[in-house]
Amino acid sequence: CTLAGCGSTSPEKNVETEQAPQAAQTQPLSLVPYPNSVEVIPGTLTLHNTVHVEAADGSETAQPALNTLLEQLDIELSDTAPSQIELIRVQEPALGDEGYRLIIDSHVSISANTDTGLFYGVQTLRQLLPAQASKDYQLPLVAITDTPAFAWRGNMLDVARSFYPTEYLKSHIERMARFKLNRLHLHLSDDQGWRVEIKQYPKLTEIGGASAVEGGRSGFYTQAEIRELVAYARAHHITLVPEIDLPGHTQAALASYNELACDDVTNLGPYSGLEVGFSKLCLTKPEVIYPWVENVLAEIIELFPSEYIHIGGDEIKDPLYAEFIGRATKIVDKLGRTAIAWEEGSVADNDPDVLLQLWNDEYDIQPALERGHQLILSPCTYAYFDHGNYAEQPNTYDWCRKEGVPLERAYSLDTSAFGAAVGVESALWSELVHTNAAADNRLWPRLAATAELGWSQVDSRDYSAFTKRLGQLRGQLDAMGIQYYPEPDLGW
Ligand code: TNX
Repeated sequence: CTLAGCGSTSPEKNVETEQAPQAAQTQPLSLVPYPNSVEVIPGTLTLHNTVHVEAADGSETAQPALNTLLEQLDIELSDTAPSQIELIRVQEPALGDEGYRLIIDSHVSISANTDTGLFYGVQTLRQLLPAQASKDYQLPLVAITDTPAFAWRGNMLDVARSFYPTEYLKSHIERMARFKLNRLHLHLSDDQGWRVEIKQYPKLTEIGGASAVEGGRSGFYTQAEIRELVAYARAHHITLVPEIDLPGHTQAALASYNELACDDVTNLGPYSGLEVGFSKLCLTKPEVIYPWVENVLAEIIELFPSEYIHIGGDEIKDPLYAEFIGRATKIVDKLGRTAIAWEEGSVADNDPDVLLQLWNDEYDIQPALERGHQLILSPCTYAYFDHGNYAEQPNTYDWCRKEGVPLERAYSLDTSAFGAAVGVESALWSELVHTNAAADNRLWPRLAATAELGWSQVDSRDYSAFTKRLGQLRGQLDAMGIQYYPEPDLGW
């Protein structure tokens, strides 16, 4: 079945298929990401304004998500109302950890092995319903069975160059979840700022937290705020993946603790420019830098339950670079987690379970693949959303692709072309993105393309079908308050 039309897949049990098969709708449902298997049967189910929900044990987050959905649409919950929606826990290996089945016939039933699966079934139901409350609701009759193509469906937000307040991160998490994205990578440190409280090194935020790129916002997250964000993300089935960028991109840390730099006399204060690649921890002072790295990462690991911890590793040249990366990934391992490094880190002697994040489409990653590494795909000509929605969009970079990264380009990443990938992640660097509105404009609607690349099967991609479906979801983005770029390909 292709995204253009999935009207004639094999019938699912539980669905009444009395209608002639040729009557099946070919119009794709307005769903992004598009599910694996969709059967649409002519007819509708009317959802009443008062419903009863039956939820299985273990619907810890799916049921609250469903309740929020109903609240948004002014649908009341009542124990005495007809039982129109049910969440069911099943044991069906084919649905995996994140998959679900959504059947709409005489009522709505969502079944899954896990709370995550139920939660995603609720997200699909959300997209099938209108954005705004109305008198009553007509749902299409469908049988959807859906599992993701990739485990890693991510977005990176650079909160270091310019800070993003926790309220923004919370909305970002909600919006990502709506599109079944499940990894939010926070780039927490860079030359222009240090954004996470580290109890053992308070100057990192006192000094490093007070700077930002010129025109950008400074600030930092306290440990209490991080804990709250982690819980909020978890309720939306999103893992927050922290990055402490090492050993380069560290001016904010060097300005806070001068002894980490080789030149600790003239090694300078806070930085607010746009250069990259000029700062580094002093790799010839191992007795100073490694205890610091370990202590910082130990606090990060305390805060973030993510199995993977990103240690950066981009854009510096130093004879001791490979040794540093090898030691840093082993520190993460010793602390009980697994490291991620940007692709350059592949020159080090890393355990093969270290994930590499590919950003340069042309980087020779083959040797690392041969050693068994897996990739997070963020090739900049497709996935760098600090590049324009169109060529020469103001306040965007174009160093990686002079035509920018229009939606069609973002959607056209061939996720099967790079070898072993755990998934995809688009990146929003923030040197030139200083407000929530600007971030929304760079992220949306392109992040919906990331979502479909991550969730839908590789052979089912179809840009024209995608634009039709996403075009119809504009109201949902509006209802979430997203200040998206009005992409002409979507008819917006
Ligand atoms: C490259 S590619 C960077 C960032 C910049 C970005 C701007 C990579 C891992 N690092 O430091 O913010 O370009 O587009």
